[in-house]
Amino acid sequence: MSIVQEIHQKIKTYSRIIIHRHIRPDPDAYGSQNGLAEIIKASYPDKEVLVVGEEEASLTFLAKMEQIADEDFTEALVIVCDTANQERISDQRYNKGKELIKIDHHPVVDAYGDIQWVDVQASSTSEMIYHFFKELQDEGIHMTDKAASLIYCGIVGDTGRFLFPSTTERTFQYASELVGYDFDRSYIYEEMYKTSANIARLKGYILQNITISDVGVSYIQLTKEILDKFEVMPSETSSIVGILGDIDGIKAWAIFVEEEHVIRVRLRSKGPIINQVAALYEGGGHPLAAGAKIHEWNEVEAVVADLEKVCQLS
Ligand SMILES: [Mn+2]
Repeated sequence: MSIVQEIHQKIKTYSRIIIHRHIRPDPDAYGSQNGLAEIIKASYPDKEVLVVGEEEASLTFLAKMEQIADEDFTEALVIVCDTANQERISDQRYNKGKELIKIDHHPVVDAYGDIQWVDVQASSTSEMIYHFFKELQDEGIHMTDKAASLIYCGIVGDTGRFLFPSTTERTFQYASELVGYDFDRSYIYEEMYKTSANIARLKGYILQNITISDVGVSYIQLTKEILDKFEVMPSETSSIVGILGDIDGIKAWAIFVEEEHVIRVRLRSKGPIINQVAALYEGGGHPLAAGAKIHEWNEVEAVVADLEKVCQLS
């Protein structure tokens, strides 16, 4: 029995299924969580399928979360999508269920769950959810227009609109099948990529202040003072990390963002493996896209020096 079939068997066994995803959600977190929920609901109308986690205002166009009681977890099957480690699971009651399933495409840093389906070749967890449907469509699993739109959105989000190297032939294959369903692609793109004037101005600031080292490292420090000046919240900066990627001569870069009690480090690369650098600073992630944390501005130098090292070697 394949892992997908194993998960299907579990789903069949339970009458209540609760689906989680990671904190600070992105379109893939919402897309995989709610895409899977829609698929299960369409395939098993008698089952109760609940989605939980903090609401993210920019993603409520995709789905609304449910408020559920602690007791609802007893006798429930819990599935966690797109979340590599337990501390990043949104709604920490995930372990109050009867059984736990992890579905994820990040490298394994924390092997949790009674069943773990991890596919690091997948562009996104949403791509895995589509695969789940494909493998089981002859066994009573149905796709809907709503589920297709959610999954498509997740794939688009995690592949940077099919731009990142994680985009494979399979990704395009699935995407081409997904766009055959009835949903409004223009609306999705509009919602996903609209930028506030404040963010646009902050991007302008970053582009005006680029430095590039001899080996191709670039970094920028967004202090509280700078964020306040542009009236941008730290959480809003996730959408700007990619902007240095097009610049000639930059191989790897870091954006340091001052938050309440921590300085978040967003790392990206066009080749050198940078999740090993992230791992040195309380972080992790994909080989070319990772995140970490530092606690003082004077640690920036060390992170940049480590980035220099991996760029030098590549
Ligand atoms: Mn993802």
